[in-house]
Parts: sequence; structure tokens; C-alpha cells
Amino acid sequence: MANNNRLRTVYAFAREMYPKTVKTDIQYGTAGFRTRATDLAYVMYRMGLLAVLRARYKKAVVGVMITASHNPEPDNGVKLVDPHGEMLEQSWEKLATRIANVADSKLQDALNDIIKEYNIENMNDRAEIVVGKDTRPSSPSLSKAVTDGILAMGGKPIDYGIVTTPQLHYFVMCKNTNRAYGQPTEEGYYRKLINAFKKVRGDSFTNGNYTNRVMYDGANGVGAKKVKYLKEALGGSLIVDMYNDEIIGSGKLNYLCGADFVKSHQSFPTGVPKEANARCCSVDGDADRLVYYYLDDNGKFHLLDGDRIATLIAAYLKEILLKTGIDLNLGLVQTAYANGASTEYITKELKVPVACVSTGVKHLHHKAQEFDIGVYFEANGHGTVVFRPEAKTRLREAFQANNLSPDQKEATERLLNVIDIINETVGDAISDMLLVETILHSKGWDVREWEAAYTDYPNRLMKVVVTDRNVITTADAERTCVTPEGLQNEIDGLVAKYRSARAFVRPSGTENIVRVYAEAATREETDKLAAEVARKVYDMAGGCGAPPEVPQ
Ligand code: G16
Repeated sequence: MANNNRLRTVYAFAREMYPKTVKTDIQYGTAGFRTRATDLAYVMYRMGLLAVLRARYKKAVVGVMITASHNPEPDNGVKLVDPHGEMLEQSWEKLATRIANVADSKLQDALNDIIKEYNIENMNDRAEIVVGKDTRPSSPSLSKAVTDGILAMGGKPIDYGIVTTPQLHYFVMCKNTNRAYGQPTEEGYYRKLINAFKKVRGDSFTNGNYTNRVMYDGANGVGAKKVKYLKEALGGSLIVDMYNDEIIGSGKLNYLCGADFVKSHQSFPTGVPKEANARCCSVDGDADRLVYYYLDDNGKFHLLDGDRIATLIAAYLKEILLKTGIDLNLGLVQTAYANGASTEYITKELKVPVACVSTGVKHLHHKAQEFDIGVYFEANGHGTVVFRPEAKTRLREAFQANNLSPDQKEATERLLNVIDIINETVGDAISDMLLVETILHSKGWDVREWEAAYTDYPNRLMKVVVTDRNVITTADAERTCVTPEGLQNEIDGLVAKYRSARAFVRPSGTENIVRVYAEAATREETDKLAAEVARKVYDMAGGCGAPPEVPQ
């Protein structure tokens, strides 16, 4: 009875305040729902409702983040965060899609179906839902819609205001571990990361060719806003020179800057001074991705993307692990976008096992959990390291026992501190930056020495606009195109024309486009292959607008 009353209120609210305004269906994609902000109010309200059901079902705190991350400013989006700070479980993504698309008049029934299917009995629990948002002008009203959904379903919204996506994931984890993971506050987040960073760095801020200054592109988003606090807390240990920190609503979010721009265009962002050999980094619109880069003496751009960060971290962890003498296995997870040279380097030089999974940190995160220490990164700079709880316990116990040599003890202590620099819940640009800086400092490397590990194969990312991106389906971790029939044969034929070449296509889960990736022996061949594959996609998968131009 109480349930029915509750659901009637939910429906009345939906009808009066958040009616479904869009007829076409929306899909829970790579990282939640993303589209024009003006089309999202009812989706947000409904995700508030669903978050409460998820929290009641899991008997834990869950999170809702309002962001469209790397997308342009008119877009927005929402993703749900599960109790350990990980992305929403995939079986519930389907429920999210169903709830987002059902007609207003069917909403009550659809919610009731979930309550029955998952046997959610504690419908009066004031489940806590942690809510955060990025700096988009549309975020406050969309956040209000989420909060109204939470309240209508009888949950308790905890509004953290403007935070980075990884901060929100961290808060959820802290709350569900009874603060064992850290304090669920922004201050607690900075304190945990920075204390560990300072401990590992010690009193000497520079080392060898490493200098403690980094040029930071905040993408005019929350990553810029938050690094202001970080800068102060870091003191002299790391000097973060900040650029692209325009205020909310300037229209410049991710525009010609930020991690996605730098990675996809393979070029220097606007707004950052061009200083030869200076170590620069960019984050994206919600600060969960990070890439590094520099300009050499001749002004040539060099990118150190997620693959480079992953290899740097994996090599470093392997080295310390060896010093600890503790037998833990280490593995690395990538996607099809990983540069072939990085995969060769990891397997042949580092001798670390590599797994390849589909795009989306949700896939990488779970695969990484199969190792004692799992490093995962997408080439776009989205990634982190996860440690199996038993592995952490073994390290702690070994440190406390008195049978380690001084060198082993030092290495174990260092590794335990390094774990605290890392946000294990999800890729986190701020935490990843502190980790990269820690490793470069420890090696005494400048950015060129970091880059010297291996040489990337030239690669190119392209986007093709099609009427319906879902006509493209893939298999084998997105490396084979299954439909439209015949497209994969065409791609194979094109790839065969070039030396050391590889190409694949997949529908984006965050933008209404198809992504094309190509790699080949030279820049010219790569650009030609990418354009030819893009043209095939355009021709065979319903391309719209101007066809991609193929260089002659
Ligand atoms: C999201 C996901 C990433 C993914 C990216 C692009 O990142 O979290 O795992 O790589 O989208 O996905 P797609 O190629 O499907 O559009 P972000 O930073 O935009 O949240």
C-alpha cells in the first residue's frame, strides 16, 4: 500500500514537473546517458528514482553524476555510480534505459516491475544518494531534477555540488567502507592524495632531469576549478601552472583544449604557452582523463597518452614489487585503441600480461580486478590501478612483520604510499597526474626520457556522422565489425594495402557518430587508411553530411 502511494506521487511529479518530452529512445551508453541538455530533465528525474531503487537493492549508498565529460557544452549527461565507486552494473544499465524511455503513464508500472523483480522490500529506507555535477550551465537545473526524483522515491540526496566525476566515485566508496577508504569530503580527498604524494616525494622536490613544474590545461571545466585547491595544498612539492580555467558559461568548456581535443587532434591546445620541452598535461571536462605532451626544440608536438601513462605505471610498479620480494601478480588492460607499439613494449620488454577489452572503463575496471595489481588505461587517458584487497593486506602485514630487509621494507612502504595516491574507484586525472609526477620524480626523468621507452606507430582517429550509429555492431573487443555485412571485408582489403597496418570501426557510446581508428607504418599511409575506412563507413553504414575526403 505504502509502495503504491509512493509510486503515485512519483508519477504525479513526473507528469506535472518532468514530463517525457522526447519521443525517440535514449540509450545508457559507454558512460551513461548523453545528449542535448535541453532533452534531459525527465531522464534526470527518472535516474533519481532509479538510484534510490538501486541503493535499496544493494543496501548501500550509490551516486549520481551529472556531466557530459568530453562532450561540447550544450550537451549534458548522467551516470550512476555503484557502491564500490565503480560504474553501474551492466544488467542495471538495461533497466536505466527502460526507465528513461517508458511513457509517463507507464512509469509507475515499470518501477513496480523492478521492485518485484529484485524483491526490493525496504521501500521506506531513506537510502542515501550522493549527487555531484560538473560546471556546465545546464547542470544545476538537471541536478535539481535528479534530487526531485530521489526525494519523490523517498531517498535522501546528499548534494556535493560541483565536483569532478572521480571525486564523486571516491565519496561513494568512502561512505560504503565506513570511511576506511578515506573521508567522504573534498578536503578528505585532497588530504589522502597529497599526504601520500608528499611522503613518497620526500624533501627533495627535484631529481636528475626531473623538474617539479607542470603546465596544466583544465579544459575550462571542473578540473580547473578543483586544481586551484590542489595547488595550494601541494606547496612547493609540485608547481602546477594552470591554463584554460575560464569561468562557468564562457562556452569554452573542452573547446580547442582538454584531453579529448589533444588526443583526438594530436595537437597542442589553445591557451597554454608554447615552451620547448616543457611538460604539459590536459584533463577533460569532468577530470577523469589525463594526457601529457610537449613541444620539442623544433616545435614538433609529442603526445604521451593513456598508453604511455599505463606503461610508465606498470614498469614502475613491477620494479617496486620486485624490490619488496612479495609475490603478487601484475597485469595491464587496454582496448583496441591502444597503440600496437605500446602492447609490444608491455609484453616483450616489460613482460607484463596484457588483456584487451571493449571501450568503456567499466569493462577495463572489471578485467583489471582479475589481477592482484591491475593497471588499466584507455589510450584517451582514462584509467587507474586497482589492488585486490588481499594484496593490500599482504603488503601491510609484510610491512608490519619484522622479517623484511631494509630495502624490502623501504619498497613495501613506498608501494603502500603509492596506493594512497591512486583513486582506485575510477580513472582520475588529478590522482593520475600525481602518480605520473611521482614516477618521473623517482626516475629523475624529463618528458623526453619518459617518451624514449618506445616509438608509437602513427595512428589516426576519425569520426563519421551516420543516420543511425547502431547499424554498426562489433565483436572481439570491437576489433571486428559484424554489421553492416561486408564492411569488415572491405576494411580488411584496405588494411592489406599498407605496411604494419590495422584499422577498426565502432559506434561511439557517448556521441552520435561512428569512430574510426587506423594505424600504419607512416603518417601518410595512416591518414590515407583512416580516410579510406571512414569513406567505406560513410558509404555502407548510412553516412550523412559531406563524405570524408580521401587524400590522393
Ligand atoms: C567515456 C567513457 C570512456 C570512453 C569514452 C569514449 O569517457 O568513460 O571509457 O573511452 O567515453 O567513449 P565512446 O568512444 O563510446 O564515445 P568520458 O571521459 O567522456 O566520460
